[in-house]
Amino acid sequence: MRRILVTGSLGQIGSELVERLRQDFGIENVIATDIRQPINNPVVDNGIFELLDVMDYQAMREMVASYQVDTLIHLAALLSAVAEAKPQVGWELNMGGLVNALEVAREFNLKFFTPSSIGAFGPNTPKDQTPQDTIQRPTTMYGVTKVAGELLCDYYYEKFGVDTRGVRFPGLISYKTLPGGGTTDYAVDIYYAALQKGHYDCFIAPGTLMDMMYMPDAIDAIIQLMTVEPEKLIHRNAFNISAMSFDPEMIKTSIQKVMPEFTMTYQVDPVRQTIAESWPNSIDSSCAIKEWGFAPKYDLDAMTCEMLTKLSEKFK
Ligand code: AKB
Repeated sequence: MRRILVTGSLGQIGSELVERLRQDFGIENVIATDIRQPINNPVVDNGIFELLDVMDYQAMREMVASYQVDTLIHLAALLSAVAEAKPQVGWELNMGGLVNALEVAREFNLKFFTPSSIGAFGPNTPKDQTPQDTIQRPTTMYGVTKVAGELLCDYYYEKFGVDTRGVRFPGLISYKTLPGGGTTDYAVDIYYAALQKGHYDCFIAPGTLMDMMYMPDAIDAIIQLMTVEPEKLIHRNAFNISAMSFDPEMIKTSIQKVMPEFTMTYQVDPVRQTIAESWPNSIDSSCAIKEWGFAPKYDLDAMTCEMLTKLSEKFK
């Protein structure tokens, strides 16, 4: 990886990934792009930033050519709850953007990363310790685009030799940028609510287990996977990775260890609850561990401590 273009760089993953890539690979070697250009945003202000709509294929290829990019990290996509509310837009953006990005990667021989998700699994996937290679029949538009995306990335590798790599991200928890419309977002909202109101009204029901990961581990995973020698990879699109699995009661208990006064009630959102119930309880990351050394550092309590500390500094 020498010169990296990131799409969707203002999102939850992008805003932290761009900062880390600028540190590791040099400010002049990271081209952050997004469809909007907000003011007072570190991604826009602290390095190269360009407006790019991933549906505009010509604009994407011209940008890759003019910056002599060698790696494309394609993050622009709708998350599960939003894609379920607008399924046609979800298909168009998630698939249309990916096809454009893969075509550009093929033409310019780029290394390529795009995230898949635990959403690529469905209700008839084995629920516990979900294997790397298993049944994938998701029942959400988001999941349909993630499975199709995994297959398409493998196709571009097999057919055209594009060096495509990906992971199935679980819910990602971070304090810097809010996620935009996912099912696992409750696990971020809960920390904000704990500090701002001392109380959270949870939209996911007790007992609903889902895989999760703290953002620094997710960023490390992307960089590790993208820098490992290709000979080590048996799988490519996309690796199961998870750092923890919990339900709302478990994260509540973790917060109460730091803030005993914190309380939680439930107001379950039927749409997001149905999506959550169609996903695994816990996935098996052993292929990622074996093939490229995936090793998350944060468990639930370590993440809770850091989230509460960093957010309280932010709210001062
Ligand atoms: C979502 O909830 O949609 C995402 C995901 C697990 O892919 N966080």
